[in-house]
Amino acid sequence: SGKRLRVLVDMDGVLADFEGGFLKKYRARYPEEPFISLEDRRGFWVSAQYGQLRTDLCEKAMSIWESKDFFIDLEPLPGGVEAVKEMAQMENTDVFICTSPIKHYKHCPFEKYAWVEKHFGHDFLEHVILTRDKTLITGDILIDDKPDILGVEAKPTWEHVLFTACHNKHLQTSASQKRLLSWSDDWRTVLDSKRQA
Ligand code: BVP
Repeated sequence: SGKRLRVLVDMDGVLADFEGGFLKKYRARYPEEPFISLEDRRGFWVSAQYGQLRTDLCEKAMSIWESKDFFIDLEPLPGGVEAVKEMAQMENTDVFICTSPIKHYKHCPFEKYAWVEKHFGHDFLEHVILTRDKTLITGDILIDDKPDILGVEAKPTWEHVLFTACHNKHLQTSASQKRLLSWSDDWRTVLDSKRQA
């Protein structure tokens, strides 16, 4: 890696509005069923919280993101696409979008590539990593809204910067855990702190 900084950026909940897209399509498909407002979301897994609300709502929730056009229709989160494009232009900086596809593979992996092509352009497909285990990917920083990123590698090379989302904003995290509140927050300083390190 030398002096270059490698930044891994998560997609769902960081670049793409998974939670907002889910709630909109869930309410449209199941207008008579209870739902969880974004304000009341707790825990990373949408399916788990819906399952707690009522057992059958777990699979109803899953049916939303397993449907065609769910992932491609996700709106970009404010400032995310611009920030990643800017990072990619920075000197000594390599950026990858690092995202875990769902195991129902009919639409999701295809649409994740299509989403990147739509919002970043065809050439940026070189910067996409699909993996179910982010601990295997080497990097200096991983910007991700999932609080616990685990896998077979016990000591990942990256420092996890927690990106604030509706489900994690009330979480008490350790003092050493860095956070980005949004893409309006000072992500450039977070990158620079790792360059000097
Ligand atoms: O593809 C996304 C959606 C899916 O997990 C993946 C998370 O990827 P990263 O953001 O970690 O890269 N997903 C699945 C479920 C339930 C499955 Br059962 C969920 O509740 N939330 C969720 O994001």
